[in-house]
Amino acid sequence: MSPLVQPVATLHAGHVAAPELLARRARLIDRQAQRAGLQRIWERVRAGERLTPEEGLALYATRELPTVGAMAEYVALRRHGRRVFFNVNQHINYTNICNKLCRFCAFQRLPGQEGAYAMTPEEVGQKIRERLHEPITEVHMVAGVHPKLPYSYYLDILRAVKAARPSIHIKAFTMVEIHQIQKLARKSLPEVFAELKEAGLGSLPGGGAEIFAQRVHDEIFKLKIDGERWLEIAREAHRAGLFTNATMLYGHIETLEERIDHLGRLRALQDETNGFQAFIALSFHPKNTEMDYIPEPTGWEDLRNVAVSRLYLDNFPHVKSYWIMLGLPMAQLALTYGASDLDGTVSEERIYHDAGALTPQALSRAQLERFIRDAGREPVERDTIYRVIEPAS
Ligand code: V47
Repeated sequence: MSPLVQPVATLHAGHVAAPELLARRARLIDRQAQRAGLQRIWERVRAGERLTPEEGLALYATRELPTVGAMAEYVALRRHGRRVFFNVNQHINYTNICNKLCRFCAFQRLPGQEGAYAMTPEEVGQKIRERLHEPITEVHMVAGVHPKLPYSYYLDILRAVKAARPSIHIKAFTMVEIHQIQKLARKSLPEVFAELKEAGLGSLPGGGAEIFAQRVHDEIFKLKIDGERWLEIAREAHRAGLFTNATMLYGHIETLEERIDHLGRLRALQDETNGFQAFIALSFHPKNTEMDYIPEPTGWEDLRNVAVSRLYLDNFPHVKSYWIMLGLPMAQLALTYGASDLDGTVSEERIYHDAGALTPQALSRAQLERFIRDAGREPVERDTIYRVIEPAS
């Protein structure tokens, strides 16, 4: 089937790493892979062949993580050269009221519960206006599934953002919110996407995917849409011409097989639509959640998820190292484990900070650039759909 959406990777054509750099790296990895017993997988990665589930599992199982990282870095260099992307963005979590009771979430509040809030469209517009002096190109807007908001509310908050800052790209609503919005609208997904686009929606973030395995769904987020439905909505979003991202929440009760199954299902949908721009592996933050007895993933595990996803998702343009969630040192290190995007300047993030994240609420463009340069990479500011923003002279 031909791709429904123009692949983003083509936007970067001409920026691949110099062949000498790749050849040098490959020679180093040849020796490393041989010592690590990963030679067969490395040969296939180098030849650009697709990894099987068994090979994916072997990458999760091996103790030779630096070799896995070096192979993933090779893939990122082959795709993007030394360039690492970031954007100047703003987050708005328009409500924390949610009736889905996901056991891993510290952000949700029930209606009437202390700390529960829902912004009006005017308040959403005000959040945008407060930062008009900053060179923001994107608003990332996601929230809980509020049981009482009408369909018109979702259109109104998009319009309020656009009225306050017409040039901004709105990346909003996970597949979970879209499911709720469609229920309220009582219209087909294509109709709903057309109306959301008309009101200002530009693309969709990748949240709410968690782990696609039904077993995990039924145990820790059973009131929310399941994997099949998440994928169906993503497919329709891509068909409507909207790029999306994709995520995987790891480090709770999932098995390694379930992680590979999750990545495999994303890879299959990407083959069909080419609508995913970036993949983000989300490290479980247990603090203030019902699952706080689970220790949070270690740095080793975080780097492994970045690297394995880069190797397994051979058709995804980018793997993001989301600094808010990984912490700055680990996010920086992940740039040498296959990540090619650090996400954005952010500001006022709630979902991870409610669950114990100790990272700052925002970074300046200069700080992000310094982190990227220090890792030996070239910082490139992008817009949401990965068009390069040339620095102002
Ligand atoms: O959907 C919730 C996850 C997601 C916790 O698309 C948790 O560019 C860990 O999807 N510990 C929201 N994870 C964040 C998200 C995202 C972030 C950055 C960039 C993009 C993008 C998307 O966070 C939720 C859920 O999967 N989550 N609670 C927690 N305690």
